[in-house]
Amino acid sequence: MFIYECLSRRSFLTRTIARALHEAPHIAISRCTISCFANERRDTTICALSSGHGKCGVAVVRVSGSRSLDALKKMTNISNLEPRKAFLRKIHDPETKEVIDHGLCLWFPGPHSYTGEDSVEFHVHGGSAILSRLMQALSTLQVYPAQPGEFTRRAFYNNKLDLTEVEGIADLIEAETECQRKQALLQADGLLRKLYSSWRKVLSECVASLEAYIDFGEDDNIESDVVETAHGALRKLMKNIEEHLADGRKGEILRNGVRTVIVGEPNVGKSSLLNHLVQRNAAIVTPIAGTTRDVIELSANISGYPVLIADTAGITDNTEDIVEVEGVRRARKHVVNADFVVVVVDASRFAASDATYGDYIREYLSSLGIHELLTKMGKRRFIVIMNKTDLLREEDKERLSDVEAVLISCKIEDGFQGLLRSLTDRFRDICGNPSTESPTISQARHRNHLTQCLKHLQNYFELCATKQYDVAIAAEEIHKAMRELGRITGHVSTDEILDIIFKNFCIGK
Ligand SMILES: Nc1nc2c(ncn2[C@@H]2O[C@H](COP(=O)(O)OP(=O)(O)O)[C@@H](O)[C@H]2O)c(=O)[nH]1
Ligand SMILES: [Mg+2]
Repeated sequence: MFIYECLSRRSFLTRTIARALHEAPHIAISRCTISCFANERRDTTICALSSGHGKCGVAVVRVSGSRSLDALKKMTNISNLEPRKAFLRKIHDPETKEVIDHGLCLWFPGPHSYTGEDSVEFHVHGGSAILSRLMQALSTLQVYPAQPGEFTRRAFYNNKLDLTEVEGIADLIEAETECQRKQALLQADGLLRKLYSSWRKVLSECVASLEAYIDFGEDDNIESDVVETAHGALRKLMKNIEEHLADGRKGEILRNGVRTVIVGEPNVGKSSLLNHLVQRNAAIVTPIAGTTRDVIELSANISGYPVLIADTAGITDNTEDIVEVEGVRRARKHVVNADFVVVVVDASRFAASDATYGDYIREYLSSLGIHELLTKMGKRRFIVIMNKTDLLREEDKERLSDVEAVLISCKIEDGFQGLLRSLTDRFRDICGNPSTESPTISQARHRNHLTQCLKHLQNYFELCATKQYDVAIAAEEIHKAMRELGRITGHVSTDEILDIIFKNFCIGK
């Protein structure tokens, strides 16, 4: 009630107070505030092995914080240091002066460093005794081991990166295929930051116009079309967000891998196909129906696309074996959750039937209990593979020549190039091309906030359409929409979001 009264009085100050009351401080905390109280380690100078673990030619130890330069000087006796230049030096213990190793030393004065703080790198030989001795020496200079992701967390606090860029860096390190690498690199380079920041800017401009209209409209001749202009911009933005949300989850699928499931009747060659796709004998292949009982999941890189392939038990209703029945149930469940389905058919069984291809496949999918589901998923989300073409007679081959299915023989390894082409084509459709297409949402977190943002904008227009329309109250919804965008980039953030994001970082990054 109090808030309503404040808003009704239409003064900028009262609206601001009302807004502050309205927002629970534990929900929305600015980045600056977080950096003041949540990052109590900020004054600590940290160090970590930033290259991979294990014996190697060269290991990189990174140091960040106010004591970095002092540590470098005391351990190398460098005097005429130049920023961002490599110096080959003996690196010694600052107390005993014993030489630990010789290697390259670099100094990155803040703010022009990854973390935004003074930073140093030691490139030494990658042996465990050298590294533990180096860390021990650093600890005598009050330089302490970093926590996972602490370098990047500092970069975030120092405004070197926003949260989408932080996530991009984490994905870049995790990327296992070429397409994942491309998407992660674009995100780490600020593609999503620019997009979401530009949307936030549209909202803040609209809200500024509306507030100016509320505060001064009547007295100072602010043109009345200011509201209409703002509404036009908001509607355009809503359309952009809607289109962005309707991206077929391309970015998320590319980031997490295309969940692909191989299904079919028993003994058609599903496990043989899986083994070919992952290039090893992962699944047991025998002539005995019901050999595969549980779901076997493996990851593969198919033409740069990350694919999580699940081989399943052959689907049949002619079994009373409780293990096989459970296998069939799991197979169907996997199809429901799949991004892409590979249906395997025995070509020789089709050749022995009189049915047309269309009728045979419809009947086959119905007997597997997945016809309706695949129809709903759409043609591009499944593929039919006819295996065992080696068993076909010449006349059968002619009959099969114009069917839509991909023809292969796992036994004589025939048709795999065509299969690879078809799969690549489908995966490109499902994952998109991060280098050429407009940016896609890469995390469920972004989707949640964007959906909420859109909801607030819809609420705004609904409020505008009511009889008791009060532009000041309605404009609160635009503020809420802005906060949702701010949560994606980290302009408005919570400790929980930060902890979740940084939890998965490795030490040294
Ligand atoms: N002739 C022939 N036999 C195959 C082919 N692919 C698989 N098989 C055989 O069919 C049987 C069942 O194979 P499997 O991969 O276990 O089928 P699943 O039950 O669908 O997983 C095994 O004896 C395989 O050797 C093929 O292309 N041609
Ligand atoms: Mg099998």
